[in-house]
Amino acid sequence: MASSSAETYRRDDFGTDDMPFCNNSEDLQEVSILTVRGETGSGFYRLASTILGLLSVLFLVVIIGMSVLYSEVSGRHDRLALNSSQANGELESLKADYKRLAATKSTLHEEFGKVLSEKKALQVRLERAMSQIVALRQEKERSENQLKISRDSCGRCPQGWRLLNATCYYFSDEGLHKRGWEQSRQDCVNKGGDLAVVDTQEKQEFVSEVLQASRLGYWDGFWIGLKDDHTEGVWKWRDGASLERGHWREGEPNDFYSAEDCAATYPTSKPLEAWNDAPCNHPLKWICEMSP
Ligand code: MAN
Ligand code: CA
Repeated sequence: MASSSAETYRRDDFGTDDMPFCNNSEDLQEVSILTVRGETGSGFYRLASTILGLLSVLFLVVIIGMSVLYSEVSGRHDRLALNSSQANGELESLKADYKRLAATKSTLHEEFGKVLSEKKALQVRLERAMSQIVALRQEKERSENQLKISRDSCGRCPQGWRLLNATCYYFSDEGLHKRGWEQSRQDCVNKGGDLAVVDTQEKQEFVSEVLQASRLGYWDGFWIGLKDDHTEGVWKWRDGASLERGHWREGEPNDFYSAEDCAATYPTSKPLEAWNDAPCNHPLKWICEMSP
């Protein structure tokens, strides 16, 4: 019984009379053992129940802790899942944007290529048109010059000759045909004239203007009636008159290789620096003069 186990008894407290069923010392021994066992079992249960209680509390605390932790982790997980799905959505939309941009880029690239080739074609056409304009301008200038020549000579010079003061001048115009100084002079004589004597500044300016307008190269020389073949450095006109003023290019006359005894005038931007001495047999164009 719980009440008897709670109580404590000492062996000496029992008299034989008080214990009618205990007739001998063995019985008493038994009772005493039972009593001792009762005390020990009660402590054990108390300890066990205390431990169990503590364990229950601990277990409860652990469960509560884990529940809190779980709810936190679960909340975090939910948030992460939400973020992840938003990020996925944004990623998808970025991918779609990228695709659209790539398509736009390739379209623009194609269009750029087309525009570029159109630009090239236009450039070619423009260049052609420009060179046609240049050719037409040159043609116009030539026609105007021809008209001017006809007007200036007023019919006093033969066809193709130009008038300056009372003299007609002929600038050889036979394509690439060129001659030495003597053959050139012969052509002038055949035409009723002689090689030009350019013995005034006015005449030199006139000659230079004609050559400039012809757009020939600076190497396209025209023989004039001037030589130093008798005495080197003593220049004389074909009629024997001495040269008073020369219109030499810079560095001329230089009697190059000691072989240059005839004078020619060349197209130049400096009308009064236009002459060069060249070998007399050198093929060049020529200028004749004639009094009408
Ligand atoms: C060529 C010739 C010469 C002239 C020199 C100038 O050699 O026309 O007569 O003096 O060029 O460099
Ligand atoms: Ca020379």
